[in-house]
Amino acid sequence: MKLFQTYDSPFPTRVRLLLYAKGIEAEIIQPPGFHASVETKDEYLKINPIGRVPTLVLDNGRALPESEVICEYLEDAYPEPSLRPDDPWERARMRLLSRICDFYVVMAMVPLFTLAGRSRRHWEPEVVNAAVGKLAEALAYLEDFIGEEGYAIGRSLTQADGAIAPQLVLASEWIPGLFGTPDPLATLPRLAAYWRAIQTDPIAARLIAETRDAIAEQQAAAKARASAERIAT
Ligand SMILES: N[C@@H](CCC(=O)N[C@@H](CS)C(=O)NCC(=O)O)C(=O)O
Repeated sequence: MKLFQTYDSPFPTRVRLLLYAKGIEAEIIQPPGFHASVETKDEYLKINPIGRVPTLVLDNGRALPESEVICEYLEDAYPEPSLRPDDPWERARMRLLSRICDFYVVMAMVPLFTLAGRSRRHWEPEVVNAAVGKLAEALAYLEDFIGEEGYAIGRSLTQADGAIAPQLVLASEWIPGLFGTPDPLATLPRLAAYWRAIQTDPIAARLIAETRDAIAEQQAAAKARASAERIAT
């Protein structure tokens, strides 16, 4: 089995959570054309015509895109241990938390991802403030539904932890660090308590460390590009 992915994207993180928790061996591959100025995505588009990460490729060559679909496939194909609560209501809450991440939290951060790739003189304060405001709204949705027993749902890891953890690295560490904005968790006590607790789970801690390292690498590369640009002008 192969997982085409990048460590800085929040979407493959939830797939890696299942791989690690279920002990599934998979070759991890960074697709051509991601984080590269010379390669194109043409080769990768043959594997996943949507052109996004992650893609799971089975040993028989079948390719499956879309993180949530991949997670559901892995749960069905490798049921033990389950990362889905048995109770239908809790399972729905797990899916709701993941969906809030996909539809609201990530979308709120997109303008900031765009600005981060540009030089600081293009960081219009109105754009930053509007995005940070939207992000606070989206995180408040998580605050309403997040579990209070150390995990997103109940007392053990579920798929929702894999969806939320990388978003909180971005929202509560990367954005305040880069844009000098306040930590949004300062006004969200349940989410802040969750964030402290989830970092003590070894699998979640591994995912969080991988995300932090990948973001630091990205940021160093962006800095190097910006200083090369300054020297050239
Ligand atoms: N709905 C998709 C979203 C995946 C996605 O948007 N991945 C981004 C990285 S965060 C991507 O591959 N973007 C294309 C690119 O960076 O070229 C999923 O859940 O897998």
